[in-house]
Amino acid sequence: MNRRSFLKALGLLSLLGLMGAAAGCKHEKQTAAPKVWTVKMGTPKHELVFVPDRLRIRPGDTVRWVLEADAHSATAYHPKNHNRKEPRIPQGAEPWDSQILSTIGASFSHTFTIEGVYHYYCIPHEGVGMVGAVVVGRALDGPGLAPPQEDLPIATKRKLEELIAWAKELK
Ligand SMILES: [Cu+2]
Repeated sequence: MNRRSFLKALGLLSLLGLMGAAAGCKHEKQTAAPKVWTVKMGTPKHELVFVPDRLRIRPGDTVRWVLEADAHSATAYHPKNHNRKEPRIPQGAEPWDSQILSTIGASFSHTFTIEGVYHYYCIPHEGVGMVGAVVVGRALDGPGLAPPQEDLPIATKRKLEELIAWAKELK
């Protein structure tokens, strides 16, 4: 092999290497393992909040709510739950309800498959704004981007407005 064909071969080899690396990246992106995200319910200081109160995840990911203190629930806004009038989760998405958890460390998990904006609340503390959001993939138009229902308590409406504004930023 003369010098020129050696360099040619070398060039071809590095090109193949680059293509392989690019294909590898793509492959990795497509098969990224689903994640499990943790949201704490309440705090050791007895604050009535979800921590974090907003999460952006990918379709196929799971959210696990864990009780930190007191007694709380993570309940999707959906007519199937406690006769809520209006859903605040995407059409066709499965609602969830942890019921009220009262044992520290108890948890409830839900896997999200449908893209869009989801809102949920804590049954005993919704009225003081204990509300959270999950955006799955893109913040698509749907019930989760609609203005808060008029008959909700003022603290609940304020919190939902904040979460809606956050979700809109992700569009
Ligand atoms: Cu609560």
